[in-house]
Amino acid sequence: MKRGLVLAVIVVALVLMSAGSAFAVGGSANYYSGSAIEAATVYGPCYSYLAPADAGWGAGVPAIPCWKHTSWPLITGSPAVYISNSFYISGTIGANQWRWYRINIGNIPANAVNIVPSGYLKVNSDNADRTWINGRLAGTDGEVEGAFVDNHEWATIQSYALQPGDLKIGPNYMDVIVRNYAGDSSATGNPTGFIYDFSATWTYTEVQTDVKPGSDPSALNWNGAGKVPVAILGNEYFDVHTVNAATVTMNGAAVGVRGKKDPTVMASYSDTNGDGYEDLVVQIVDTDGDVIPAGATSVTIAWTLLPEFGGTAMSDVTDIKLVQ
Ligand SMILES: [Ca+2]
Ligand SMILES: [Ca+2]
Ligand SMILES: [Ca+2]
Ligand SMILES: [Ca+2]
Repeated sequence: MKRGLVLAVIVVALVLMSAGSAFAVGGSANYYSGSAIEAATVYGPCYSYLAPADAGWGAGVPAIPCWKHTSWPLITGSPAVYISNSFYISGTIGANQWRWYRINIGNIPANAVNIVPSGYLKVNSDNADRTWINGRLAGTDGEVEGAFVDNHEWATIQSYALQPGDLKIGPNYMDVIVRNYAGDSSATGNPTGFIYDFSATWTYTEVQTDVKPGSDPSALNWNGAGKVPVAILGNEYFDVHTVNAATVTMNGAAVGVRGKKDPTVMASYSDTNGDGYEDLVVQIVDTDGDVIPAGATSVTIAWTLLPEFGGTAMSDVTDIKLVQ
């Protein structure tokens, strides 16, 4: 496997029954401590246990390679090295110390559904660590809180497998709290360090959108204010009835409403591309006529899911063809 920062978007599988069907795509990433592009930010030290993202952590710094005790194990097959906020342990040496490592493993596109990850996050530290994968508690090694028994947790590398649901639209974070047990007060007598290797691949299905569904390419005679139909296309993994139709926008312009007393959103459901999956069609209103700039070749369609489906903010960029 190629090491270092790898974020490749690949077409994994594509079986089209008709134009406009969903694409199955994916990506991969390998991040490890001490690489030229360090994905980890470190916060602390602080002197009581804090959860990840607690305001008490203050500002973080990019993690850097640190002094390594000869007994600390490396991760087999990985070039990862031990990291910390400083080369030698900083702060009050000899006290219980906590650090928070946040590993930013990148974004999943805002039109992704059925995200299926596979891979692992391997971690070890001196002395104890607790690991979350995008907010899911993956596991703990040693006494991260309370009284401790120093039984050489620094010798054991934990491997946490990614599970369905671990990767999400938007930024994806791995969080690790590392505690250095109180003890010797010399820098090399009670050192701390953290090592990780994140290696994953994933697939997802893209939700497609279509301006002026049925006209291909989406030719628009856009000479000022008016309405334009926009379709959000359903697929095997995406039921358009989960969309809050009132939230759909095109380049920020909102869906029209009809009726004054009991206004209803101008939205309807039909299979606009004949793929067997129902699509949501809304009428976007452009009262100023400036929603699509002259020369534009694409627009951004955005929406949020209904609260009972997580309220997720999603969006898709789709091609258009302006005609005068
Ligand atoms: Ca222990
Ligand atoms: Ca360990
Ligand atoms: Ca230690
Ligand atoms: Ca359809």
